[in-house]
Amino acid sequence: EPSTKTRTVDAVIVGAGFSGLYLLHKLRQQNLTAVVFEAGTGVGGTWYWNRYPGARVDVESLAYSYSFSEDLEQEYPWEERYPTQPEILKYANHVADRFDLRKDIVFRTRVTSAAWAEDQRTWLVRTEHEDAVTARFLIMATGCLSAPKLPEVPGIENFKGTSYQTSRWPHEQIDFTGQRVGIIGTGSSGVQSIPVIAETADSLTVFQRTPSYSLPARNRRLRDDEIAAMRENYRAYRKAQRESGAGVPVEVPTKSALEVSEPERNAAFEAAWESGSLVNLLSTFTDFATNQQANDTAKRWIHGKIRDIVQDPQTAEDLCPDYPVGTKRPCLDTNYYETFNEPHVHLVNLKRTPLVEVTDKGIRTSEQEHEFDVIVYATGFDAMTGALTNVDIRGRDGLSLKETWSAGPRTYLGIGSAGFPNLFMITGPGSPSVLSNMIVSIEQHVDWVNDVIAHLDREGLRTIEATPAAQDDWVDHVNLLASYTLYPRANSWYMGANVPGKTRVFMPYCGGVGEYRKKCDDVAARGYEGFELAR
Ligand code: NA7
Repeated sequence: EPSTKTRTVDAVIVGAGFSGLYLLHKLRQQNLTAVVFEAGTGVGGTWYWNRYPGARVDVESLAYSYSFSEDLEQEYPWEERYPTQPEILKYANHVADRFDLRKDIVFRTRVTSAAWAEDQRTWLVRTEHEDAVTARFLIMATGCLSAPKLPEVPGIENFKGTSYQTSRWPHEQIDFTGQRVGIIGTGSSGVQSIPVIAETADSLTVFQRTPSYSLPARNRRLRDDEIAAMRENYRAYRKAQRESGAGVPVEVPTKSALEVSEPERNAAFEAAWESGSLVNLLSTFTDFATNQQANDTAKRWIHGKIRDIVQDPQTAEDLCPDYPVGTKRPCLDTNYYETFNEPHVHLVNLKRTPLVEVTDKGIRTSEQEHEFDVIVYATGFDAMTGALTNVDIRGRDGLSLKETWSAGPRTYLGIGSAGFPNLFMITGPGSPSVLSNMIVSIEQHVDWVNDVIAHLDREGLRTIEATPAAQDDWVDHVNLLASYTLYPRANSWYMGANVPGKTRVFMPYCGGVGEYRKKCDDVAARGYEGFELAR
């Protein structure tokens, strides 16, 4: 590993996930020097940390992969439609090796602070190991779901059995045979891990605060002919991805859910359910995301599916969400609802019997104490802002990013923030990020940031900073788009609603990755309009 004591580089990159890896590769191609700090012992970011049983991506592998290298695209042997965490981690490692990235990555090292020095016009970046690096650019490639969150319940430290957190899962395989397991949380991590843990556990008790809408993934091995067809067509497919709404090309709906007959509507939902694709569900009708009545048709239909699958009527009711479909992140699963038909699997509805405390023996709700050998926390993240505000970032005049964002994140394009010169965020709040295929969004941001740095160097410019006016307009625009949708009606992590005390504001840009890309390209074409560039 490189020595970093008081080094000077062109750019410090925080995080060696898919953003950090590609950034490093791009900056090097411009002959810039960069150092990547990574808290983990390896590359892969999300796919390094989230090793829980059943962890998979819910965008198809042939689409959830880098497009920047045609050789990589043509050669990489994807095995499954929805690859497992180990398969994706293997891909990240392959990329790190293939492009010789490791030599500029410092592992086991968390960045703790970064301060802008106006005199030198550089960032001084410090880590937990007392490294101090000065850099012209600070690039936060820290991910949107990377600051884990435990439930707000007393006594977690008192439990005498074994505790696991899905996002901090140990590297070795865990055997649940003969164990009484309790799991808190029913987002994607809970929905994916519950069926797998249930396969071997003696008993599994699921503590659910809010149910998820989940679709069967219909995962399978990829066929040689479909891989060949995609490889043949990859350039056109990548273009379609970039121009799409969510980074996955999909047939654009033309009809309202309310203008078609019930059988026609149900057939559309059935087709989406059969397809095992979330984007297919979300694009069944034009007004799915904007009209409550239209959305209610999908909600009723999915409730029907849950009631068909789950035999115990009370359990089925408890599993039926009441918020609009898609306003919290929907899930893809393998045997999720079916698992609740197993006699050793139990559902506890925390809306009826809230969590009271974790005890030495297990979990106490308002109704009773449940005893466990193992507790699994699948309780999510301080999404989108947590990983950014956990670093003490100080911009111009000591301005704290965390403090200036206390009433919600404020960015221009989700890339820069006023008061923080030469700071870039990859897939920051105010960009489509979590509403899209992350790799498509990551590549777009990395390319854009790389281009702006090249522009600065070409023009002999030293700094770039979002203007307060452009930022205000962007924040208003992001809010306005959200206000046309049903998103604000759910208590989601998109809204910051899962973290007590966090300001409620819809954080991602919901106008689609295609529209967003055009805006970013326009800004660049007009000489980085809305940014101040200086010598
Ligand atoms: P999520 O989707 O944020 O899920 C976390 C779950 O944990 C969710 O069901 C929460 O209920 C529950 N939770 C959180 N805090 C508590 C407390 N205090 N008490 C009870 N239950 C709680 O995180 P995941 O890791 O599953 O998925 C993250 C993303 O990864 C996912 O959206 C995909 O993009 C991939 P709540 O809904 O807040 O009521």
